[in-house]
Amino acid sequence: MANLVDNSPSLKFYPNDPFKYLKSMQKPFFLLASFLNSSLYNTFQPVTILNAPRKKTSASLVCFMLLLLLAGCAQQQSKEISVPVIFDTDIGNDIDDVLALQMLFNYEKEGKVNILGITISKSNPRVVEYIDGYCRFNGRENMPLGHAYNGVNPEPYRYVPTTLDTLVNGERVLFSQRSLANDIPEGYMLQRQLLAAQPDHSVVMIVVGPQTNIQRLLESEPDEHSNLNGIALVKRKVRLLSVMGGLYTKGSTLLDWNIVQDIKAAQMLFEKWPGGIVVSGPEVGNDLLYPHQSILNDFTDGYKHPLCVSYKAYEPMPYDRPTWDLTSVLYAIEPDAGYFDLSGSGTIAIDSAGNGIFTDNPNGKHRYLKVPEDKKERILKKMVNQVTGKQESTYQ
Ligand SMILES: [Ca+2]
Repeated sequence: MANLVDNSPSLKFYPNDPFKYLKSMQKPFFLLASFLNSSLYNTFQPVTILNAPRKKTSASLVCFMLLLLLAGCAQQQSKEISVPVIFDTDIGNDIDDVLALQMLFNYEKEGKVNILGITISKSNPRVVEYIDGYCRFNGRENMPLGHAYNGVNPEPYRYVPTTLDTLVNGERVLFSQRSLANDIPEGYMLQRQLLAAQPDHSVVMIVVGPQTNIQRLLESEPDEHSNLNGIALVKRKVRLLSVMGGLYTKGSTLLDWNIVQDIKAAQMLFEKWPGGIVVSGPEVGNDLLYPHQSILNDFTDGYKHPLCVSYKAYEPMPYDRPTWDLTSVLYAIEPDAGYFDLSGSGTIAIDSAGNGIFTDNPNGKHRYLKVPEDKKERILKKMVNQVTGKQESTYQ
């Protein structure tokens, strides 16, 4: 969280108006600035009697400089809490990706996150249209998008085409304006471009689908964006990788869907990624079900909200869905908030069948999330509130 970013959302609204800009900063800074302004003016007031115009101007100048200084401090603080994120998703395969993306948008609206771009690991062209429309719905008209060409899961599946084709009172619920015909780059190429433009060791990457784009990133060569190869670029720019995938329950014979879709990509991820990885296995989300009551009651105009339309199209209602991808987002953005317990350090390897094998290693860079019984309620409440953008969901 201590790393800086250059494009805080709060800065974009008030580029030429320092007063509005200052008001948008933290309230204590604004109150302190007001106090200093008042005190300095009073201090200079006796002199003003003798030479009113000139001294008043001097006091104002000092105040203005202090305001700029305070604004700079506030800007610094704002930058410190805005996490630059690249979200890699297979939206279209399961509905939890949409819930996770809505969490990120709500974090961004709070100023805690700056979504640099979204890369797509589901290789179906309509998913690009869906995500473009979903970003526009959340006020991000020009979100950088990347696509895994010739990747896995090319079938459209259920809710993406249904939501794109849904009309309410004659109007679409998603207003897509981009498709693969609009020069959408390869996912890994967009990741390279976005990473290269960020400060060192600042970016949080969240991967909640098959790791196709990540494999291609790690294999990438220097290009016009960076003279570093993929591994070196990741090592320099990425602070944390949060992955939904693998299964770390002792004795389980099940396989994780995200891993087995592209086993070679998963193997390369855990073998070659040069930094820290925190993994959420499916057992984490399995224990935390998103309540259908939230979908039915928490959203204004839910009948045409694209999240609700998609959720209802994915399975017959009512149903509660595991929060797999949401857990990876929550940990990535708030790793120090104590929502989850973490395993010790170790090394994860993926075998040829897709099993995730965790080996304890004090020098290892991999850890996985654990959810003790007494933390479940707090985690689920937080995730629901973050999806809905409300302090208290109606289901609670
Ligand atoms: Ca997913």
